[in-house]
Amino acid sequence: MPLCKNDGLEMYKRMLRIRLFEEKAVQLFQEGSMPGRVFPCTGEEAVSAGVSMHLDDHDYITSTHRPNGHLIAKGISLKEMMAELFGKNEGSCAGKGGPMHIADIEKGILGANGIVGGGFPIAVGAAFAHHYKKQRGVAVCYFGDGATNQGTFHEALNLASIWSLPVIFVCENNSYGMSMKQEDHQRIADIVERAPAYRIPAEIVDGNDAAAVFEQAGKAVKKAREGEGPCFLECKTYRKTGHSAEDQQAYRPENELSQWQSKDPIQRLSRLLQEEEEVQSNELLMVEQEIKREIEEAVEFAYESASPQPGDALLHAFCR
Ligand SMILES: Cc1ncc(C[n+]2csc(CCOP(=O)(O)OP(=O)(O)O)c2C)c(N)n1
Repeated sequence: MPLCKNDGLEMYKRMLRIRLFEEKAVQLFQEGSMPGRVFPCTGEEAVSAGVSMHLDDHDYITSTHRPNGHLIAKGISLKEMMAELFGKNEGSCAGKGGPMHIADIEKGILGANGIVGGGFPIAVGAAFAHHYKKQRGVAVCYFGDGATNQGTFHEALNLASIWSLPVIFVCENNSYGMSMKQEDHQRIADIVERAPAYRIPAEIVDGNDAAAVFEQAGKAVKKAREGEGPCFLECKTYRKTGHSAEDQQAYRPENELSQWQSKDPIQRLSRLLQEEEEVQSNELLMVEQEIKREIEEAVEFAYESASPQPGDALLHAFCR
């Protein structure tokens, strides 16, 4: 499914929303206003934006410790998300999930996960539910290159394969697991090599090219919806910031970041929209201003929301 102007603009909005939301969250964290931690996905936004364009609220996603992009692209309210990062009552999990276990079940967001590889069994279970109930929904499982060394990865691919489940495994290969380069933690250059062992169709995608992700994800979601079983996408991308907001990144080789600078996914999509879809630069500027406003409102909402009281610890143990 090639990209049209409206889809391109919608993806641009989602990517910019992710980028600017995270920049604000990092700023609030670094100045000491926001508790918890922030794991930015700066530079990786095209992956979640391109995939989520094919999903609706009935489709599930599972996320990771780096969840902001996945959740914002899937449509979580920025206000509830910001309030959750602040641990406030009005947060999407009443402040009990925080940055690493934030969820929004009504939006099909089954949660971020502090356990690397923790999302695999949840995504397979969710896909099984759709399959068992004969629904057309799919489950998308996002994970990093580091997570593909976990046992849960192999168990999930195996079950999804033998039961032909509607799950799309989306590997965001951002070249690092914390401070460790991918080439230092596994012998393979392409993680897709692992999929044929489970007879799962797999593609390598340029994860910094939103149009390419959109196209490949569209095919994968369509196949899964039509009962053709799981798919695997390895989206090659690059994390432009530290592993977390406090990471000094001493491990990053000189020049590596600058080499990726020209491949920035948001700048790339902006160029494509202007050069091929006749989008005017002031239209993109207006989008940016609108998103900045949304984010300021989200911060205000978070500050104004009340903090949970000690007795609230006994609420929401099983449901919100
Ligand atoms: C089971 C488990 N082992 C180790 C960790 C510590 N840890 C947190 S993030 C991370 C790296 C994960 O790398 P990757 O899956 O590539 O995701 P990325 O951070 O690159 O998005 C590790 C090892 C953890 N949270 N859970």
